[in-house]
Amino acid sequence: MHAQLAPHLCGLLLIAACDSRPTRDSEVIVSAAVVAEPVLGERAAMYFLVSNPGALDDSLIQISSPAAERAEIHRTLDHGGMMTMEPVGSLLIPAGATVRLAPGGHHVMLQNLTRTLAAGDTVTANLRFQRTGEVFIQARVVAYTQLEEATGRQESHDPGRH
Ligand SMILES: [Cu+2]
Repeated sequence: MHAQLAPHLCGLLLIAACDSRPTRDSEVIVSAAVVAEPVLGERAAMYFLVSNPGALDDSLIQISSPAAERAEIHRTLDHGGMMTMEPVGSLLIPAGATVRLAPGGHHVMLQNLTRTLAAGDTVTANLRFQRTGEVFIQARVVAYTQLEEATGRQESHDPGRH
């Protein structure tokens, strides 16, 4: 019977392995945050992992950062090889799931940067989730050439691509 006490315990253990910070079951965990070093200087993309070990869905609904006048959640669209992106109002973080923001998919767009960002800098941001509330994060700025490695280095729990 004991084995059935916590059906989501495996998920929690996996997440604990990724991120050593203590957490409450009802809160999402953000890890591996990076910002791509901007090429043109006006905006930059931010990526991270969001894990939701709880039994209830959560949603990322708002972002702010002192490094940008505003921040939006974007999704990437592929029109037969032509990539565009558009803002979305929120990003669902389903119960028990880990959502990866990564190049070619969802990302946070830091619009109208307030300062120059170069590889090695740190960007802070406040993420607001519907259930969890505010989560403060620090993201490392990485060179574009190191982005794939930086956003895919989490010894992936989802080896397949989606
Ligand atoms: Cu974008």
